[in-house]
Amino acid sequence: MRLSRYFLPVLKENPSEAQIVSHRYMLRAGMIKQSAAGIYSWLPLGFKVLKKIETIVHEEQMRAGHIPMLMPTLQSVDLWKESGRYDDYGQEMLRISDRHGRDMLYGPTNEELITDIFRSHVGSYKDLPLTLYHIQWKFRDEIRPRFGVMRGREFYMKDGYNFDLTKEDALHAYNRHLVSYLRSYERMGLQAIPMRADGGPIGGDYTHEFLVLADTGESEVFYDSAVTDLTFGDRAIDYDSVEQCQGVLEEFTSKYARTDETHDEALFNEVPEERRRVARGIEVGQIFYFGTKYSEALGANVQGPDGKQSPVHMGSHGIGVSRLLGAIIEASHDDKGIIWPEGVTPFHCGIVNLKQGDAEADAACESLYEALTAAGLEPLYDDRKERAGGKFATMDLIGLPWRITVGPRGLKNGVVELTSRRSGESEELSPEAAVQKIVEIYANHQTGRGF
Ligand code: 5CA
Repeated sequence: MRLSRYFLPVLKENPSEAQIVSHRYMLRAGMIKQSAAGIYSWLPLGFKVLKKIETIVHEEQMRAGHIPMLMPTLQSVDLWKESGRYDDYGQEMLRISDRHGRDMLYGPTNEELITDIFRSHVGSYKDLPLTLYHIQWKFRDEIRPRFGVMRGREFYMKDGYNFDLTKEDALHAYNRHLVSYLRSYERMGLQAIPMRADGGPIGGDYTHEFLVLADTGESEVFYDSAVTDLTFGDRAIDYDSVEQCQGVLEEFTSKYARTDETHDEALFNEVPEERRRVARGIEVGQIFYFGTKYSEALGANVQGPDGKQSPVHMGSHGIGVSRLLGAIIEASHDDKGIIWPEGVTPFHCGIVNLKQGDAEADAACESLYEALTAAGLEPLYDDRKERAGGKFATMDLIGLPWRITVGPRGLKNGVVELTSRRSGESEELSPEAAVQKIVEIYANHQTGRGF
């Protein structure tokens, strides 16, 4: 993409409404624009990152054997009356009526709708196990929408639902989700710690939240610092293996890590004092096993091998896709702007032309642009007639992890400058070597062309 032809409405001033750094940088970098309280338009740069995060979630869900689909945002209230949650959900639910006076709602989550789909089409244990998921907009009429996309009213969420014959199978699905979530967050450059949590309105007492540590997090968390040493890495996991998934769950949840809702001071005190941590965290996902709560309420039964009917065991599993942009920025920024992890960066590399209009510099930039594009990468070429300082400030603000700077002086010596946004370190390389290095860096990150 050439910056002169892109739509990147950066703001020079700090917007006064933004209280936390991720909200401030998302507005300043021209990623989002508020359209109503807690409701945002996703401008091209924000949309690009949103889609990259969404793609990682899809890839990892499908790798775990979960099946993508799409359910609508608007739902009829009938199913919610059947499950009993229509009254329970309270004022967070946005209730709407259509022209015929029929009551509708904007879905805050989809347990009822998916259970209805299941009961309409599945009646035998032979069709199990089954996990269906979608990534769709949700609406919760939060009392205090705040911090930009972190606590929106409209937000983008991955929600998945497993259907199993027995509790054991459903717990395997639970463990499988935990593994696939750990892998997804790591691909986004995030450490998200699974913590014992509370079921809330979804229900169930078997539930973990995934928290990214950040001072601006809304949840107070208590943990054994040993959990932060754990990484999932690139282990090959067989998602069908009960033992392997169980092993990962045990490894990642055996140390004390709880949100304030389930915190137990006596248990916490058993952790060696020097490893006890009290901090704040951002909840970027939650997994639940809730047994037959919805299947009993909605009559979703399956016939077992013995010919008997029984309600199906279920769980649901959510990732806050839009919230993740805020969480990643909270975890990765400096005083100049965002620092995108390679796995989610909107463009792979910036190209800054220090002397636009200089024939040699222009030609060198064009050929870098072509070489990177031919390698399947997406560069953002700042081809505007602007001062170098302004170009650098924009690149630093929008946070591309790598920048190639091209100027007439370097070109005389046959070199360009390659700079890491994270470390600030630069090296001089031939243009070919700079391209080669960027290609190698991204070879370790499954990455595709964005939108
Ligand atoms: N049905 C279950 C799992 S699919 C469910 O709704 N779980 S949830 O309530 O925990 O939401 C899943 C994730 O969505 C949360 O972990 C959080 O990351 C994100 N989320 C929830 N509310 C908001 C909000 N108001 N703004 C942005 N993200 C949110």
